[in-house]
Amino acid sequence: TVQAPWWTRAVVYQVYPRSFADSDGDGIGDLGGVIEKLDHLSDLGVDVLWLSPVYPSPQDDNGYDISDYQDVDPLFGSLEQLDALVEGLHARGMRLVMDLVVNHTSDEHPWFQESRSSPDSPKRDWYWWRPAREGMAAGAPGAEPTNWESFFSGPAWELDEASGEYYLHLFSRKQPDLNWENPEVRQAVYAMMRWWLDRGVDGFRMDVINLVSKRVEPDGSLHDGPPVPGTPYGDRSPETVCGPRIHEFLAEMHREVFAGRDGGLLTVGETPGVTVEDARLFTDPARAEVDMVFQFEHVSLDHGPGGKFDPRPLSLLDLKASFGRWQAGLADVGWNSLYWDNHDQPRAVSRFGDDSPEHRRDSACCLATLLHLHRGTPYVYQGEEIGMANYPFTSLDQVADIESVNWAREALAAGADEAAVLAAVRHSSRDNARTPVQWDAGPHAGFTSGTPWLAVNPDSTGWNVAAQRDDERSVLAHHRRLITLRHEDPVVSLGSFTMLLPEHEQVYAFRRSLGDDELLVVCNVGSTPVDLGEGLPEVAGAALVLGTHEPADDGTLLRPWEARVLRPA
Ligand code: ISL
Repeated sequence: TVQAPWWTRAVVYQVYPRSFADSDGDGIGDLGGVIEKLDHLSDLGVDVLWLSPVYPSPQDDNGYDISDYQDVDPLFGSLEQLDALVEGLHARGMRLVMDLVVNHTSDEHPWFQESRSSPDSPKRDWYWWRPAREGMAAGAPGAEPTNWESFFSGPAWELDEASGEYYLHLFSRKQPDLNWENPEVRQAVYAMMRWWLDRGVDGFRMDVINLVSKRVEPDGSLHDGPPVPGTPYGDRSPETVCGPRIHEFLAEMHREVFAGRDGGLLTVGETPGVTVEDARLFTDPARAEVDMVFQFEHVSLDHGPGGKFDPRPLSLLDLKASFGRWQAGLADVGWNSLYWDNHDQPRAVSRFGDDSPEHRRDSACCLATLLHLHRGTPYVYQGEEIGMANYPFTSLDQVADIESVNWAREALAAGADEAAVLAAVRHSSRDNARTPVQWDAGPHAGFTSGTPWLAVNPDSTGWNVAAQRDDERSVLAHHRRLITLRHEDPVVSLGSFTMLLPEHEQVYAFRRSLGDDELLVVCNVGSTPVDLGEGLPEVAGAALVLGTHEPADDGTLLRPWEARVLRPA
């Protein structure tokens, strides 16, 4: 039998460097800060650090707009510090995964500057340049080459006055999409990736990698998407998500970059809109594309018809049905990545848990237990390990994220009520995840000696790393135990998954089995007690392996947000 890959036992920790720790007092986190906090990561026990972008960038989208792939922005430090980070991680038995953002570059990247310089530029075809819609004047309303909306509001096309042509940007207008149809583009990307691996990094988290293949006709034409009601746009998804050449491109990347290197690497594709069927193809080891992908189904279940800024309550039944399908779909082929939080999502304890003082600790621990006991590789986002919560935004001036800012501007321009816009932003903004990490109860939570670029959450006096480090009941200590359990117990990493009580409205329960070994996980996903009664007879007499609460006398009564990992007798 083949040995399971190391990352089946691993836990990844994501650092969003701008908000992690600031070593030089400019109010923006940096590599010096990451290096200073490495012992926090090794105490937590994580195996891999995924570092969000630190490359030179105009910071239109906080570094996801890159102007040089092979350097470090002075805002964050230097290449030498990046080497020191790799060394510091390796010395502690951890690995570094870099963010790879190659669906687009910054408009200030030399490739784009050259491409834009003239329609005859040898790099013109490195990006998506198209004339105005047939019969329309460039710049006229609706003259964009297709009807696609950008992820960050407004059309996905920007007119370049000099040439009279438009370029495609699925994200901000400062993030032009690279044309992966052009083999020179792909080779330039692969060469850059090899350069980083040769430097000692251990893999890549690949930003929106399933958007790199667009549906394009042999004559170069792109298509309008079906109209989206209530908007002037069409749905770009069928034209851009998992396009016709996506698997060809990822297999080629694998051959050109990863083949023949040792097995110590990790690749994870960020793939909005993927189905279980797509994910099986991406992560089937026999196909040699990527190790795992981030899917978005469970973080879309609370989106209403108007999308993420139109939230609706999450149904636990929907959540269980979704995770259950992903667990089953990737049971024999492929691998899941598991996450609640990242730099694009509101904080899990506020969104899926209950961040009121009474239930915050317990619900954060319950959610962590649920996540870490599924089959797949868990990802912990900075601050999640201490139960950081959403920010109580009281004014739109407090948000910085381009997605929220643009959306709010358009909503207000369209006549939306200001209080409603603020409420939507408070609930859904990516800035909820981007407030500085709360290290201690001091000024600015110990994040910076200067003025933080985004305000620290006022709850930092009670919720911080220092307060939890030596408290065995803390969210932090609970994460440590969960990570240790995955390291030590093969049934956690490799056991099969069976959903139990799928129709229960408040209990999330499942079984993991490996050979003769078995674990039973039961979680009360609610702020009221619930009695399992006869629902799961195995619970009576089972031994508590790990739990959110002290063992109680009444075997079947789960306290609010109680989670138990049990080994049946
Ligand atoms: O943030 C989102 C939810 O509203 C997503 O639509 C997000 O834009 C999408 O998942 C892609 O995210 C990644 O690429 C973006 C960048 O802004 C995100 O931070 C990054 O994670 C463009 O590079």
